[in-house]
Amino acid sequence: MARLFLTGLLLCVIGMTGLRASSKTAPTHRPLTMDEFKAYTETIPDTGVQFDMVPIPAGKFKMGSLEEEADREEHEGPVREVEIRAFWMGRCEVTWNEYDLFAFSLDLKKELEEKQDKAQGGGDAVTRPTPPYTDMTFGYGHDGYPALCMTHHAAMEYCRWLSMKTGKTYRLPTEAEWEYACRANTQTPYSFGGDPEKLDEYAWFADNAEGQPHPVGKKKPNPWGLNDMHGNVAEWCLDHFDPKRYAALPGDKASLNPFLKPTDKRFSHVVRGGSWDDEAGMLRSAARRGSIREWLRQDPQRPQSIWWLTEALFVGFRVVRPVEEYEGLKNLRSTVTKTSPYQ
Ligand SMILES: [Ca+2]
Repeated sequence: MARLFLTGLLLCVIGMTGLRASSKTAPTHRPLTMDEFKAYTETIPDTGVQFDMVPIPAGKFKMGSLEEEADREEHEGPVREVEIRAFWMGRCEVTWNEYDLFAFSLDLKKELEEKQDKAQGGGDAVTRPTPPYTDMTFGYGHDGYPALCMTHHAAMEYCRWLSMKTGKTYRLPTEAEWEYACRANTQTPYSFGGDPEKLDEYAWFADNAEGQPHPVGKKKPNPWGLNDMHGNVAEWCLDHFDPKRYAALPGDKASLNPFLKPTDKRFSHVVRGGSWDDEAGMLRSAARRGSIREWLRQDPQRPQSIWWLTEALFVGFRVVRPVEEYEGLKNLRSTVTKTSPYQ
């Protein structure tokens, strides 16, 4: 009898241990208290790799630029009022140190990962990039440098992997969240004012980057403590790109974090902030561009990779973490596959 009891107890402990191990990687969505809404450093589990997250307060702002702004493009208007809930944003762009853990499965041995995927039902398993056919750093530098050349799909899958690893919800910023965070309560062309002569203090761009990206966080931050929002690598946002998007938003009231949900189409998605390869005008807070299929031009594979963009040496991303997730963004994941339409 005593032996039976002990065996039962042992099984129970094993069961609990198993439960604890599997829940370690499952996302949790516990509401946060305001005491918890402060800057923090995330350590990616099973690795020593860290990144900083900065709290972005809730508020309203005017999205877009006025017609008189220099270098302004038509698709930056009409200006619309937008409301944003509080969230955290990565202080810096995602670096190769972080991205490689996902892209090359450095965090887990493959066998162990497959076992876990099966235990979790398999269907939600994060897929990982196939190896690139060339060195995707292009000799630019690795440690501390921003990851680049990943597709929008790959950036979204990175966020899902990071969410499963940490148990927190990480995702790409919506275009509205990105501009809100970049502006940091400013309405000037740049978050430090309107004078492009000062850009050298805040950003890597065509005039000072010497033809390549630079280690993240070396220039002055914006008023909310975010580095490299202007320049270095341009950054993926969650949304599909639509040049007529702002005109479709109401002009008489604020829209709550409007976004164009990504579909299974591989192009076009919003890229923000300009890059080391851009002139000053593209680094403005309101400047936007859409990804194009030509960014895959030199990829010899058919179908072309859904993970790497051979020509997009200027594209990277940063992550955000919502305090309270928007209904339409809950459990969002990329639906792009090898058979997805390009446009
Ligand atoms: Ca940037």
